[in-house]
Amino acid sequence: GQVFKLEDYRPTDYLIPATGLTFRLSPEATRVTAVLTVERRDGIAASVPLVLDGDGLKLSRIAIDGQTLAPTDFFATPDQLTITTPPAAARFQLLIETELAPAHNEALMGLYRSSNVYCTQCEAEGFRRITYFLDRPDILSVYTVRIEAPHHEAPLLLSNGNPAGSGDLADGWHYAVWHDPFPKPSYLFALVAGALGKVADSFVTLSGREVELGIFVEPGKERLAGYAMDALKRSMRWDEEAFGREYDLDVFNIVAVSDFNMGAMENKGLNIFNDKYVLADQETATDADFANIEAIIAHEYFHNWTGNRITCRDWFQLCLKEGLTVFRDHEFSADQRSRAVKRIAEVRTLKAHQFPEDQGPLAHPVRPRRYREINNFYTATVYEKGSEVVRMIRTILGAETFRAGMDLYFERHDGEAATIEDFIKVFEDVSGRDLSQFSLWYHQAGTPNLTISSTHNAAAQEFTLEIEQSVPPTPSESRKRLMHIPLAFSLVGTDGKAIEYSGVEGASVEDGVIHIRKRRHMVRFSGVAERPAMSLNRGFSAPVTLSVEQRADDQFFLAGHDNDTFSRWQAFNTLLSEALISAFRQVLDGKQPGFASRLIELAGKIAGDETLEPAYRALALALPSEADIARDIGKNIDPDAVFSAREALTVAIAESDREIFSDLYGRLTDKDAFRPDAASAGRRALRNTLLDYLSLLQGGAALAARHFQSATNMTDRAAALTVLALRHGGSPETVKALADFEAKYATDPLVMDKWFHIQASVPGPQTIHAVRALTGHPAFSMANPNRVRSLVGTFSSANQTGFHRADGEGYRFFVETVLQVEKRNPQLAARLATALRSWRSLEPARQGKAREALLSIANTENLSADLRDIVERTLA
Ligand code: HT7
Ligand code: ZN
Repeated sequence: GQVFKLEDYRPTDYLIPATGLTFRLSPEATRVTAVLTVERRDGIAASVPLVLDGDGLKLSRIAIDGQTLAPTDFFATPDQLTITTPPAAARFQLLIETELAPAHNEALMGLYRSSNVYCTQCEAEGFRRITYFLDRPDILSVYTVRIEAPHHEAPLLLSNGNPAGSGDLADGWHYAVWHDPFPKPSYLFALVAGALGKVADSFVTLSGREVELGIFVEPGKERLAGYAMDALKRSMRWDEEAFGREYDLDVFNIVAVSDFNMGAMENKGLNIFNDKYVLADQETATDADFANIEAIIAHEYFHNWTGNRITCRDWFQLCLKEGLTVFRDHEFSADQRSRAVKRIAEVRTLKAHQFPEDQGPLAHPVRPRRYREINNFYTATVYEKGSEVVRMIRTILGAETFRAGMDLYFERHDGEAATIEDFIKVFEDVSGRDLSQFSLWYHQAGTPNLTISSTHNAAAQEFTLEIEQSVPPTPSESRKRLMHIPLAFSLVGTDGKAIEYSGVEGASVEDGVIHIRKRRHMVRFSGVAERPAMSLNRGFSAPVTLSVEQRADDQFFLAGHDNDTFSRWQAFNTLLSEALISAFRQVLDGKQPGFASRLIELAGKIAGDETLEPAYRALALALPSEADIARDIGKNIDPDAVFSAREALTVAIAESDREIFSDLYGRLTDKDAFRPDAASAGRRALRNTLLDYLSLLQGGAALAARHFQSATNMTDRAAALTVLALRHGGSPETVKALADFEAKYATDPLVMDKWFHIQASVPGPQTIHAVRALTGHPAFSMANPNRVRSLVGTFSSANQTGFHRADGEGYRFFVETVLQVEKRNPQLAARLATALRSWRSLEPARQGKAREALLSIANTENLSADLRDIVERTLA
């Protein structure tokens, strides 16, 4: 396949300042008439052909300025249209008519049908599946869209921008016209048509403009959109307050569809969502679902400025909109919820998804320089690490200067397709700083490591940190340059507070941040009488790994006393990880793992510490996952031994802390009416975490069954079912709970996804059989991404012992299903295939079997570009 390179960027010879589209909708034969105003750029000769992108298109008519083209004037294939001899005039109108079959579009890119609703997905390169176009983000065009459809099939006709007319046509058809005054790239085009229910509201912007808000859902599900609407209004207000950004159209619509490749899409004025991230009530959605809805509604809304008003010059700049918008949605959620808890959750996600990507064969810079298939670059690195890089800019500049930089960014680049260089430049300009070394965070892949040791000289009252940075090699980048790493720190005294020091040398230290720029720094603090404990990378100021020589006493002290909640969690988590790694080694040596009693006691103390938020306590008590442990170990992973190590620690904590846990479990029973707010969710999270521990003790299955039966919301019900399935598989309580759940929710696909997910998560070699059987369940479908992700995705990406079964049976199932999904939806198949990205860290026997599986996919004929790209990079 073709490799696209950043350095090959060249502006187009032609522009398309205005685009008119008419859709005559029909499932089997939709007619699309595009009227493009084409402009030749100054200095380009009239003899230069106009080459437009297509993807599987069928051309039925082509004309320029009203004149049908002669066959010699153009050359059309399904994937390209070349106007060989364009008119001499610098501006002309090109009419293109194509015919589509949305009913047969299972790739869910371009125009497709989801439960009888027409909808589109154009990012990244889906618009070219609708009509021939300069389908790239630096071509900004003003769109006017007319949609025609039979009234009874599609009473609702939506597109981007503001409504600009509607009316009836012959034979029961009708039409609507939409005009979007803001020039936009084709990837932000959207159309929705069908019979949908509407939830209406309005919002008055800071400057007093009234915006009509609509959320459209499957008829009958309107009452499930209330939380999303509330989240939308909070997002709109927050962007005004935090970034001075107002909404700019008269209407803002969101449509929820059931078949969607990702979470949601920020089309201008018409966001399209996976219904999983819109629909919620206490009966069907968990607290995690509510939090996701809030975050994704906000994310897509925030794109209106970071992505839409200022878009990307090319797809190499994807992080310009994604990393920045993730940073904005993280800050929004932190303001709406608990900042420390939110940060802990973010760091857990970053470590679980981005670190393994950065440390494996699919590693790439936040701004890649090469790609074969752009769909495969919607990654944790671009999104999550991209957000961390923006956070570091704020850390380095301070909140005020950062905001000034953002203001300048909006002022300078509004209406443009910008680059990462443009973004960095605004911060250099407002701060007067040189960010060239810092910008390596965008250009260099890999997770940097800091090795840190300390010495205290009591006589000289000096405390010295010796810090060394290294960036491991990643694919096609063997030599790395030194990074600028902002390391937030505190020297913590015996009272848990920061120790004051009188001077510092060896690195620049500002506002509690050491700026590491060289390979080695000796950072010497003077005036330090007592030896402090080191609290490092506070707030996770830089996405790095640390190898710190720190006394266990200090780590315990920080885990119990650090005055910063995040750092306290970090210290406790480090202790847990270290204990689990040594337990893993003990298991491999055939020993029963042992754990320090003070660690087990600390878990109990944290659980019962009423000065700490319940949500924090829940997060602290959730042990590092099997995948976390495997990543920390790094190589030669035997997932069964990892499982045993983790299980042993869970049991040890449950047994020793049973009294505290069971007393607290009883006291946390919620008697109030359900509320989805963060504090209520935190109490449920803690109680459900305690249930997980208590279920391991005598009577555990019965306790979980009672929890299940008495649950008054999905959070508690799903938590209890998880505990039953994962801890008491096959027990009568579990069999009954699974059956009850299935009977109750058989007709609610989003809830059935939880049922699939839970069963696919059951550890152990038998789960493969259940998963195979569930692919034949009436509620399952290989055509629906949510179903596939909850069953197959969960099994292959989140079930370490089940998927990595020693005999390779998990991998055989993986090959079959990936190839099956690929026939319909290559993008979804490629995502599933990333489940084997860390195959090289497995022990040799499993490694061999995983490699065979990958090779058997790679050797399949006619593989899609999406899947081939992932598999070949994974094997390289
Ligand atoms: N910007 C959106 C990305 C997206 C997407 C990309 C490829 C194929 C399908 C897709 N659906 C949505 C989502 C976002 O980051 O906001
Ligand atoms: Zn986004």
